[in-house]
Amino acid sequence: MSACGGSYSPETRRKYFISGPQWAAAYQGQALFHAPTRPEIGFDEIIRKYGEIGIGYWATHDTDVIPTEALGKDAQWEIVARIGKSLRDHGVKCSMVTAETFHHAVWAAGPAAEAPEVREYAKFRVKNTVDVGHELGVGFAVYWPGSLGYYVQGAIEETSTLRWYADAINAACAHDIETAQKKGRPTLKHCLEAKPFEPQAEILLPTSDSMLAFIASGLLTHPEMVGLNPEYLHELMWGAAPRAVLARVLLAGKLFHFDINDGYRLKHDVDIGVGLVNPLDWLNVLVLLRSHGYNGPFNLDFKPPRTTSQFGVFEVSFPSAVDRFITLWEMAGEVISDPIIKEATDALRAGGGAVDARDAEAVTRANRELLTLHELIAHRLVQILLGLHRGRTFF
Ligand code: XLS
Ligand code: MG
Ligand code: MG
Repeated sequence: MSACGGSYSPETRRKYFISGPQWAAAYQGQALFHAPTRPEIGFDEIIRKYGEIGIGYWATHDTDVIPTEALGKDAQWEIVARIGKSLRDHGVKCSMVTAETFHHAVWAAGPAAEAPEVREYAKFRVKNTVDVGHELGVGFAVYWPGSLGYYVQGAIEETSTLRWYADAINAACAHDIETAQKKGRPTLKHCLEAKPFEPQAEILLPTSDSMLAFIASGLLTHPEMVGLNPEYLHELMWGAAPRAVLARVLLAGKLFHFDINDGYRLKHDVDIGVGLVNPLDWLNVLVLLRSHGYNGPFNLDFKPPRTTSQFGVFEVSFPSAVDRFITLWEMAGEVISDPIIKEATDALRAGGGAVDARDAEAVTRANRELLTLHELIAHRLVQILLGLHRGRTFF
């Protein structure tokens, strides 16, 4: 890593609102066809390592750290107290908590199953997560519904299932309002996270756009408390342009939280480290977010590869992901202030000149030469990405 160069200091890294999830560092390399390649690791060590690297925030699912049978009980609060101590000891803050509603057998039919007792249990889980979140001082709660969908067609009724899912989100918001008031804290930002496929065959809220529609559907009692946590790869997975998705979420005022990673179009959720696959697209995503003043968390929701050792997780995987993000963020600032891109953009916006707006031929003629600037801008972006604008050439 030191031979690679380009590392930022932990102090510099800490200036960014970057969070490291418990589950990302604890991931052991397992999958449907894969046995684990790394040993187990607990929250204290992960929080300590994040603190050393300079990842200032930590995020977790409830059951990443609390056994299912302890949820809501005294044993939970003992664990939460230990987490609080670990965060204080290592100078890390908890930014976000999320309820796991996909892994345990109780979610076999999803968090909004037909059986009322499953749905009551889902409400208990999201309310309990709100409690844990307030105790740990978070600002955000995330909900990836995961198993909200089906394997076989016609077995579930979609409209009822979505209403029932809204009931759980409504329960979380109502409980949050009450708890925040009691604790004298602000309410949390409740963020829905979409994924187009996996772990169900068909997903009822597969994209960020469908979630925007769900928030605006009238089913939520507090739509103003609910926004999105888009994940970069989850949008790529259905073939979308992540930057266009983020633009739509920004326009709706709902970009609360952002899961950052990388991967491939129309493939499964490979959760590769940010910028390793699509650095140019990532640069452009960050240009959009910087120019719109996004100031929420950047959550490192990636999975260190199976080939990376546990030593490598903290020596290579996390620091290199953070540093690629910071470099791309700084480059995005350079793009925004680049005189060539600015001049080209201004020229495009000024248009081709005063012509008769009812004359298609005249409008086309006036713009024909001007539109070459699109390709010039694209060339300039690649120059900035590769450092070529600084005079670097290959022979
Ligand atoms: C899974 C999701 C998950 C959420 C939190 O694909 O990305 O990790 O971010 O439950
Ligand atoms: Mg995610
Ligand atoms: Mg993912």
